[in-house]
Amino acid sequence: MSPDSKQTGSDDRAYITTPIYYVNDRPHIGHAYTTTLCDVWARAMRAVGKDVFFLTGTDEHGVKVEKSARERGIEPQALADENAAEFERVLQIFGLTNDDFIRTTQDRHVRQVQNLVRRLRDTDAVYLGEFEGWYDEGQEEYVTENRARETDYKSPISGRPLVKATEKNYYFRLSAFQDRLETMFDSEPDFVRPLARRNEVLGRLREGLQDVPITRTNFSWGIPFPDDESHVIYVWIDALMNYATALGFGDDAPETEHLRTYWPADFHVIGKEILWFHAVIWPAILMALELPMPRCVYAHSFWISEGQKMSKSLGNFIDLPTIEGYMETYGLDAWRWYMVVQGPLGATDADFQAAGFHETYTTDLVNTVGNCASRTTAMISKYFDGVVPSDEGITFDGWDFEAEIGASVARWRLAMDEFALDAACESAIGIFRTIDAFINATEPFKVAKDDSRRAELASILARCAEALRVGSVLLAPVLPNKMAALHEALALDAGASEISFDESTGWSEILAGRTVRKVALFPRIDAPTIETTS
Ligand code: ME8
Repeated sequence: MSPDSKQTGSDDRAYITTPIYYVNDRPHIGHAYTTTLCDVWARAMRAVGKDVFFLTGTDEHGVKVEKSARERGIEPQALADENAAEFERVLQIFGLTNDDFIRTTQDRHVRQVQNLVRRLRDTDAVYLGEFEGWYDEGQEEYVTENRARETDYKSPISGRPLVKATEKNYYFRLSAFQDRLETMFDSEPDFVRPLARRNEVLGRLREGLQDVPITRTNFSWGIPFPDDESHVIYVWIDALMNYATALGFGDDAPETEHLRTYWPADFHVIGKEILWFHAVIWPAILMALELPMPRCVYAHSFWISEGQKMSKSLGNFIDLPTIEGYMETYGLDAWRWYMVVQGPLGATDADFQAAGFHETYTTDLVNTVGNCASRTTAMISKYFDGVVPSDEGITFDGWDFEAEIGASVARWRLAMDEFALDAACESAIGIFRTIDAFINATEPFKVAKDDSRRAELASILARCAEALRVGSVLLAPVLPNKMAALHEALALDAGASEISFDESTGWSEILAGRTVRKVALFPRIDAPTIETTS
């Protein structure tokens, strides 16, 4: 596979990853959000016919896990097992379609990280050195003298004082990759998205890179450095490598050869706070390992809650029980919809509001998607005994309905390819708005009163049903359960997903003669009732 093939989007394989989540935290909206975005994209790419590998998992080493476990009087592995199980449960609850779940304490990962680090040391990309610098304990990273001065020797994240630290450690020769990284940022303007995030990273990159320590000696809960076990591999290097070890790059074993064909990732989807590691350190490691670069590191922004940063003390955390409350009231698909269309996909944070959730549900799902589906199926039931009529080819002034639907499909396809999931949803729901407008303009309920206009009535409803079918294909990645229900109501075979994307979204007469059922997809719900539980 050529390293460039992903850039053109021509490859028939796709690889998408979430961050691997720390097991010292309970799952919350942030984790559910990133994983849901990846799930929507993975489903969409499968629908367009790609062979997708969707990876998520848990980050289980490091001093924080060691400390939390000690506080509870249990072994770090026991804590990791408990919380990793909780993260896996989330995947079940949300019906997420990841192809693998990697845990950094698994043998396959540990062994391969050691091999990869050995490879880096053998090529002198990793060396033993001594270092003195300003250390941000909360972030577990060193900051340059310049940056430390700028922030008055305090952490820009936690505000706590930076500490002067000296260590004998193994270092990754990050500075050696300065030019290659800058060249790559120039030649691949979409390598980091959104654009505002790219500019931030590029600005910091141009300040100059320092080598980074990749081992620690002050804790033991980590992967031992190969052939020098007094050091453990720093949790970040261990964690980043998951994207490669899941596909078997650390031992190139024949049984994982097929997995390596998914490389490189189309999207490493992450939150903005971990961008530096993904946009600079990770590519440099890949350069050192001579592995092709990912197509894009996509760093979304943050959910805040009712106008404030989420925190335990404010009790406004959107945690798992709260999310489950929303899912019980509005359904899983409604949750996914809100995540994707109102979430912080771009460069600004998004505010989670119960009222906003309710409004989005009512406007988009009840009044648009649901209403359109029930209107169309109800009229077919009433005027044609539920049997979808054939399109009689009548033209309606000012309407090129089929072309409008086709244009929405094309926009959806382009947006999905670029991970513009919100724009893709907008294109998909646009089909439902078009159907509504078409019904309002052609007034089938009036046409039905005149027996001499049956051909006109048939043409209107055949087209609406067909557009409904196409729209349901485009919405399925984000609303998989409700669109499955709609497919069933439209008497489409379960095997419909087997046909190609072009066939399933092309204009057809596939529904003509089928008996459809009246369908109510999204019940109207009175008022927001869900409280945050934490
Ligand atoms: O950082 N809004 O793990 P983590 C949106 N283990 N997304 C959020 C969020 C919020 N308020 N809070 C968290 C780690 N996230 C490392 C990653 S990867 C090699 C190692 C999401 O458990 C977002 O994706 O702290 C963020 O990057 C991730 O959770 C951090 O998860």
